[in-house]
Amino acid sequence: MTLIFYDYSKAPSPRRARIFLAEKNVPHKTVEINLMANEQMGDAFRKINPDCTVPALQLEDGKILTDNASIAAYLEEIYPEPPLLGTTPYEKAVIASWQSKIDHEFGMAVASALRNANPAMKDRSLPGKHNYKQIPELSIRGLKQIDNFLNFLETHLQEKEFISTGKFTIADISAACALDFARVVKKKANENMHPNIIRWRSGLSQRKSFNI
Ligand SMILES: N[C@@H](CCC(=O)N[C@@H](CS)C(=O)NCC(=O)O)C(=O)O
Repeated sequence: MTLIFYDYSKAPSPRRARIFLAEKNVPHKTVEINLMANEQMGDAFRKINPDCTVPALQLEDGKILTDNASIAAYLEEIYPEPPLLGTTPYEKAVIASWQSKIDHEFGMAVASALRNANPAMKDRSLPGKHNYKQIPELSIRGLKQIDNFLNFLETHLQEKEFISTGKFTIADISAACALDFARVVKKKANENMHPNIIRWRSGLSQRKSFNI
């Protein structure tokens, strides 16, 4: 049995796992779950992930991983090359720290800015099986957090090709996916204020994994 990757090609979270799979050249089959058509809420997908979110990865033995963190940890063990989570204890710690920072201060800020303001996401202010009312102030806060994170990242990336450890890692994948998705709330890096972010992001565009 082959790996089955549950994806939605327009969403940022499964894109992170998709790039991770591509970087490691992992053979797999893809099943598209159309979030716009609410397929994640249907009975068939609930059997795959009762939390009703993508990504999910079904392993050869039928076990299922239901988030980016577990998918990355598993694939790194089974397909260690190229290493994307670090090789030394210190590298692994630094990359884990970046992942947490990017998730909490950037990825969640973009999601919060979008989900708490978009009329099409009424009562869907968080992903997953539960409905939560929108809180417009959280959208405003998310937009400010995005600005602050972009300013921080711009300074951090001076004279650096990659975010962490001097090599391409999962931190670059996570930050680039959040940055690209930020366009939905009209935020992007600009040449005057963020030349280092633009240079870093252009470098990533050369990778095949970013163009699938
Ligand atoms: N913790 C999850 C979060 C996944 C997540 O938020 N996925 C979104 C797509 S970007 C989703 O499935 N949304 C479904 C919904 O909004 O109902 C991970 O990073 O793996």
